[in-house]
Amino acid sequence: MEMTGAEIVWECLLREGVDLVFGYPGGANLPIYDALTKYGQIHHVLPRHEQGAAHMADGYARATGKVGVAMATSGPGATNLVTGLATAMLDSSPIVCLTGQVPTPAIGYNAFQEADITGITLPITKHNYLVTSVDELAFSIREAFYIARSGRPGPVLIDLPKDVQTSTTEFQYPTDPIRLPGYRPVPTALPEQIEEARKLIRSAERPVILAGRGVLLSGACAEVVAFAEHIETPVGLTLLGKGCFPENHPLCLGMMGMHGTGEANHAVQEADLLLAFGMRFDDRVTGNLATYAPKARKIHIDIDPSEINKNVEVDVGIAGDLRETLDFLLDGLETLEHGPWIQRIATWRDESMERELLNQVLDSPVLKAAEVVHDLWTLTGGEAITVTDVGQHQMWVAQYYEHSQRHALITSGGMGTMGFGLPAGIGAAMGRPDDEVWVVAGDGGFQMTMAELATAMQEKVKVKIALINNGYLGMVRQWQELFYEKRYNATPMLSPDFCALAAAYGVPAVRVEQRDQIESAVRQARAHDDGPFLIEFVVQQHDVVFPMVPAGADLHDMIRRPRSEASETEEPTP
Ligand SMILES: Cc1ncc(C[n+]2csc(CCOP(=O)(O)OP(=O)(O)O)c2C)c(N)n1
Repeated sequence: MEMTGAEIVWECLLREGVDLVFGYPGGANLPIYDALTKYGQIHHVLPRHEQGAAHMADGYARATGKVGVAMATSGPGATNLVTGLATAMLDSSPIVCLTGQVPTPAIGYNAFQEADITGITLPITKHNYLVTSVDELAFSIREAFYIARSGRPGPVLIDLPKDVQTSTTEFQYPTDPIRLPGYRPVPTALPEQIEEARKLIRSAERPVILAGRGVLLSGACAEVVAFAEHIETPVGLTLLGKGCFPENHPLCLGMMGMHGTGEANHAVQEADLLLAFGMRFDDRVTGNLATYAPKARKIHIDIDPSEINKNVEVDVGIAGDLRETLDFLLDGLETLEHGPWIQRIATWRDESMERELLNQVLDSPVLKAAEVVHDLWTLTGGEAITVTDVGQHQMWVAQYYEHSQRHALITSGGMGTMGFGLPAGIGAAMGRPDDEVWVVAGDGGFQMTMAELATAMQEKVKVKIALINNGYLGMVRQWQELFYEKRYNATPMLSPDFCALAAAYGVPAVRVEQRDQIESAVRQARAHDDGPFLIEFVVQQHDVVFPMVPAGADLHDMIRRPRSEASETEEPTP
């Protein structure tokens, strides 16, 4: 059937199973918006900024495992997607962004609202396309979805000049298998690598599994639990790996790295074997590479061969799908026991418990953010999807909300994008309308994208917002406190009255200033079934996330919480 490029866009989206699109119109994509009239099956959401559209698509993708779709016009619309694309790229999130572009004859002449968006986004997309003929359009869209979701997922951008949108062609959705020379999304482990890995596992006395987002993406959570139990090996989690291994499991070490647990970081540094599963040895996980896990042989399994030997040189590097590779590895591997090693780790865990804030008697009446997150965890039964912004509150969510379900923590790990939380939470809640979704944001990051409250209201999205207001750009203030002699330049923040602000958007809101008010506020938010709800938690201003490995320091060189927070005189101890 003869169709315009604009109609073909929607036809292709339907064929890819898309029923929700986050986008913003403008001159260069108006034909696409005009054609939307015929496609009532697709729900279009108008964010208040294109960055919001990209994060919504990303949050939707992370919560559902499907590809999220965002749209923008050319020039400033397209460049507003950039932060969202980079965020999705670093966290391997599958999104497809469709941008309008000036007509093909005008490209390269600084036409009105022209930006070379394929050039700009080349390093922050898994792939991108500038479609110059309507005849290529359907193929490009189909390939884009395939690339976004296959192998290691990631964002793909398709730039659509206006004349391509208005030209016509005979539309037929391509059905041939996709063959892309040089693109082998799922490599397979070689038998000799598997055997080599088994040998190292058998000879290890102090093994540790490092589990990352790849475990979640390959659907290998049950396999990792079975594997860890089979070889009695403790499991440390990356921030993005949270949810892949039950945190109440006796073998779970909790999070590793800069704000990881003492026991996880000590175990890595003392291990004689690391088994890295679907993680990429990010610098926030390793600390100083020169002293990282100095006693350990290393096995690395990742679907992306370019990650192997990139940051950390390994003894056995296996490029392959984790679930499949673990099946191979387990086959023929006898059960193993590491009692003395588990005992040693228990002593580090005991030390952490002694320093644990929640085990201390605090004489301060001021609410602590960690208490808020802990209470949110208990009051929601640990069942909510938590979507965070970036900063101290993000780390407290990672530490105090135990995530034991797949896709239960949605956070910008690699890019650390402030402003991610609210729009990503809207996307997640729209993708999982029957689940409880909480956005936890700081007063700084929230103000970067808070205009999306209007989107949440317009769409009646049942997202609950825990705004942790400490009056500062808290994480930066923490660095200033610890490493810049308390010179708090550019971190104190004057904020609006958040409850009044929410009210201006029509969003119900309450303020909490004491711990005994948390429960009733959270109950109110949970009972609200008709759109967003905001709780502003006014918390201690000068608070610090412990433990902390200073940037670039050795992983075992953690700044620990003083044994008693109540004694204000005790300084943090290295
Ligand atoms: C877009 C962006 N700009 C700057 C930063 C640097 N940064 C990291 S954390 C942080 C402070 C965040 O403050 P807030 O949102 O209030 O959260 P808190 O740390 O207080 O929990 C800043 C400025 C960033 N991560 N992202």
